[in-house]
Amino acid sequence: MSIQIFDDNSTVTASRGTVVVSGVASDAHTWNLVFLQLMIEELGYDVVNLGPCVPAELLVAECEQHQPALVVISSVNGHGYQDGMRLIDAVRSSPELVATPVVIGGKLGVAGELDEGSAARLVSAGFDAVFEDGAKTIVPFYDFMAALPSAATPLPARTRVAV
Ligand code: B12
Repeated sequence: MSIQIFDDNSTVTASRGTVVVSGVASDAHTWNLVFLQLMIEELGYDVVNLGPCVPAELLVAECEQHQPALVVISSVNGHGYQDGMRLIDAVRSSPELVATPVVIGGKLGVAGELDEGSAARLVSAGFDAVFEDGAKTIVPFYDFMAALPSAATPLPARTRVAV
């Protein structure tokens, strides 16, 4: 059974590009990644979701292949700071990925929110932004997405139908 959401019966839409969503090496949680995929797809991107427990080498290889408009790293097990530091070093070591936007978010420390110094160190290490968990995380993330060059690509107007 299918549910019609748009009135043009089309399942193919223009895309703003590809976003890679990934967990970090130590993290087995998956619903955070599913949530991010659905949210980013709604903003008009194709999403390559690499799933949980992704080694840095695999992330780098996938990003080199897909040349994404954005890489979104998510971690909620409390070790995101350490994993993120290792991962961004590997990503920025690839000549093809030096300028690719990469963000990290979730529950990044074991003692609640990271202190400002730790978040700043993630940015100094190469992340473009850090989105710590909390009610205020998603709006700044939307603002970041809206400021990406790829967000300027217009999508065809579609009329939603009642379901
Ligand atoms: C389900 C669950 C598990 C399941 C995961 C199953 C699966 N297939 O995913 C299992 C049982 C495997 C598990 C294991 C563990 N878990 Co667990 N788990 C949870 C639980 C109950 C729900 C997580 C969930 O699915 N949430 C739903 C998703 C949609 O929401 P979310 O994960 O919170 O993500 C949101 C935000 O963080 C944010 N976000 C996340 N990433 C990003 C990235 C960006 C860029 C942005 C903008 C936003 C963003 O957006 C999401 C939607 O709002 C949470 C507690 C809780 N109530 O949150 C603990 C929790 C995440 N687990 C925790 C822990 C400690 C563990 C274990 C270490 C336990 C253990 N001792 O073995 C292991 C870790 C295993 C590992 N190697 O990673 C802790 C982490 C604490 C911390 N960060 O300091 C939590 C918070 C429980 C707690 N309060 O202590 N867990």
